[in-house]
Amino acid sequence: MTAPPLPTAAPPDADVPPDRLLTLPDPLPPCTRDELLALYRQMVLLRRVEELAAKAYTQRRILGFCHLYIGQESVAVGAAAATSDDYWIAAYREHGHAMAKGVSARAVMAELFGKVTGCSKGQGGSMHIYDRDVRFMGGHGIVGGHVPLANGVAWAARARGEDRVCVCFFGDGAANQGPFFEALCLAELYKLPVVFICENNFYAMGTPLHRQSAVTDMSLRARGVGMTREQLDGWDVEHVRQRVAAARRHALSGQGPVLLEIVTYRYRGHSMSDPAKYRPEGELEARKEKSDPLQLTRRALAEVHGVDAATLDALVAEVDAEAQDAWDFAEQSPIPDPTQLYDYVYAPQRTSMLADTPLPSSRPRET
Ligand SMILES: Cc1ncc(C[n+]2csc(CCOP(=O)(O)OP(=O)(O)O)c2C)c(N)n1
Ligand SMILES: [Mg+2]
Repeated sequence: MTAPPLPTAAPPDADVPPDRLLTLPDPLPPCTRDELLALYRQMVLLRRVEELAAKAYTQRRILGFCHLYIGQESVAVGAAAATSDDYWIAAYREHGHAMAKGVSARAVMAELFGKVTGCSKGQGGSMHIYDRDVRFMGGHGIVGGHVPLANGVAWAARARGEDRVCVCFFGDGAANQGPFFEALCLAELYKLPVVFICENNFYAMGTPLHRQSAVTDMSLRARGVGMTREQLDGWDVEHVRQRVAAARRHALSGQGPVLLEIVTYRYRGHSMSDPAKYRPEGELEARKEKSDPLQLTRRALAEVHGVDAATLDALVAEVDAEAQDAWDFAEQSPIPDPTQLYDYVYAPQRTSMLADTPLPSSRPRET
C-alpha cells in the first residue's frame, strides 16, 4: 500500500490573516464631571492603600511577596468603568485591580495582613486576592498561568447565556509565556468573549522589554492567531475606559476576543524587595513628570470641568481616611484559626456517589 501524498505547502503568505485592528469608535459618552471625580477618587484610593501597604511591609505587618501597582492605576480604574459587571482575572500585581473591581480597601488590606477578615480569609495573601461576589477571579502567581483560565471563565459565561466578558490582565513578561500563546490561539478559534489586557510596564522583574522580546509591540501577538488588537497609552483613564468599552463590545458581538496592549509604567520595584536599580537614570522621574495618571486626571478635572483645588484636596483627605481605616481594620482583626490551616488548600472530601467506593488500597508494605 502506498502512503497518501503529503499535502503541498501553501503558497507563501496565502494564510497570513489580515491585521485586524479594533475599529469600533469610542462607544461611551464622555465622562461627566462627577464620573471623572469618581475615577480620580478611585485611583487615589488605590495609590494610598498601596503606600500604606508598603509601610506595613517594612514594619513586617505584611509578610511574603508584595507587588505594588503604583503608577498603573488608570488601567484598572479605566477598565472597571467599562466592565463593572463582567468577570476579571489578574496576575499577582492585583491589589489595585481588586479594589477597582469593587473589593473594599478593608478586605484587601486585611488579606495583606493575613487576617481572617481578608477577602481570602487571610489564607491567600497578596497574590491571591479573590472575590467571587464582585466576579474577581483572582490573583495568580504563575506568570502567564492564569491566561488560559480566562478562556474557561469566558466559555462558562457564554454557555450560561450571560452577557459578560472575561477581562484578563497580565504583563509584558507574561506575553512571552507558552500558556499565553496557547490561550490566544484557542480564544480566537472559539470566538470567546475575552478582553486580554497586556499591561506593558516595560519590565519583567529587572528585565526591560527590549531584552525579553524581539517584537516590542505586544499587541502584535494577536496577529498570528487572527485576533483583533489595539495598542494604546494607559495614562489617560478616560481613554482606557473608552477603548476597553470598545473591546468589550467587540468581544460580546461574537466576532472574537480582543488583545489590548495598554502602555503604562510601574513606579516601584518589581516587589517590595527590589530597589529597581536597573532603570536608566532619570527614566522614573520623566515618567512621573509626564504621565502620572493621578496628576493628569487632576489637571483635567481642574481645566476641563472647573473643579477647584479645595474640592480635590477634600476628596484626597477623605480617601486618606478610608485608607487609614483599612489599616486599622486589618490591624485589629484576628488571625485565622491555626486548625483551619489546610482549609481551602485541598479539594474537600469526596461527597459524590463515589464517596462510598473505597479508595484503592496502597500496596501492603513489605516487612
Ligand atoms: C512561570 C513563572 N516564571 C517565573 C516567575 C517569576 N516571576 C514573577 S513575576 C515575573 C515577571 C513578570 O513580568 P510581567 O509579566 O511583565 O508583569 P509585571 O511584574 O511587570 O506586572 C517573573 C519572571 C513566575 N512567577 N512564574
Ligand atoms: Mg511588566
